[in-house]
Amino acid sequence: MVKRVFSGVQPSGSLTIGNYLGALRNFTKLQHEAECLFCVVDLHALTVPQDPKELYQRTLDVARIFVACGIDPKLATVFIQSHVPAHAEMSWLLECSSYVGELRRMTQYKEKSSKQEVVTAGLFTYPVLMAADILLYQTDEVPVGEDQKQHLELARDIAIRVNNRFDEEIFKVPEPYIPPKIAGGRIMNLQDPTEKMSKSAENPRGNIAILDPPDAIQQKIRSAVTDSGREIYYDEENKAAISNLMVIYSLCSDQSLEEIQERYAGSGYGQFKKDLAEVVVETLRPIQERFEELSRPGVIEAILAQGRKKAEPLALATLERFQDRLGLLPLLRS
Ligand code: AQP
Repeated sequence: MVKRVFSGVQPSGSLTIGNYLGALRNFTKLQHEAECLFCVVDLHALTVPQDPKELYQRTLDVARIFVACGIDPKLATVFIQSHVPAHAEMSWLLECSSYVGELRRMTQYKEKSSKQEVVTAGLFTYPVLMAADILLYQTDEVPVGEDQKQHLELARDIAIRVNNRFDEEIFKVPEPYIPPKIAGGRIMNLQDPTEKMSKSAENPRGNIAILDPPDAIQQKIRSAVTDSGREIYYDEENKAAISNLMVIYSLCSDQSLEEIQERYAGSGYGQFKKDLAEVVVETLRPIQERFEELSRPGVIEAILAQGRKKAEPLALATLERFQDRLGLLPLLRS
């Protein structure tokens, strides 16, 4: 049996190299060994205020970035969450099997709600929608960055709870696939290495966006904060800033942290940053070129229509089974 993989990305900002190294790069590897569904989770983005025109454009752009990064629509299913209404419907059903206490414990909710003037109910229940996304597809494995670990544990808890209640496997219990920090699981902000790089961050100077032009990348890396001392070596605790830059360098150049350390022994931060900028520009260049090609009218729309057609029957099969077990009357589809 080929395993099934599901993951989603919110169109809540311009995707960063953190999203690429922590998630998208792994998507492209997994598509060769598993049945993959990759989703632009636009409903999640609505949990905080969005400008409708920007959301529309970003949703298309995230789908283009998926494909530009190497997701092949012939191998993997690429689609938009709101195009499969079963996600919202399943979310409601699962909310009725989730507890306020467990949602209150979500650290991302605490962080994000503290930054909002008003906190929507959607931001609070967002992890249940994420559980619905995953469980609808009887997912075996979910490739995500480290920040999503707690949400995945919740999805597992909900699946186990429902299965136990009905004494039957209604939902496959998904496994996380989280790369360790040195493999990109948690890329940090260039201006504050104690904070995760986030696409919706207020100050874009701490982010490298996948679509940033070369001069912006060079500028951001030049002004990235560094640690005291001039030595370049990996030490997450005492040299958090340089360690983060080394991880980006290592993943973009396929060189180990040891090789990088040896190469820059005694040379100081200047040359290291200059070379890092070059390595990042060259990693993103082919992605940016493919993104341009995918921006021709109709190209991504056709991929998304095909993706929806493949995803929807899978989602409906799970939804209808769960509705039936809950005692809801079947919908007679004509
Ligand atoms: N800094 C990061 N390092 C490694 N992986 C990361 N991911 C996000 N940031 C990093 C992973 O990217 C995927 C997309 O995540 P999402 O769209 O669901 O939102 P998120 O996890 O909340 O990511 P952001 O970039 O921080 O978005 P905003 O700013 O909107 O909250 C996930 O697999 C995530 O783990």
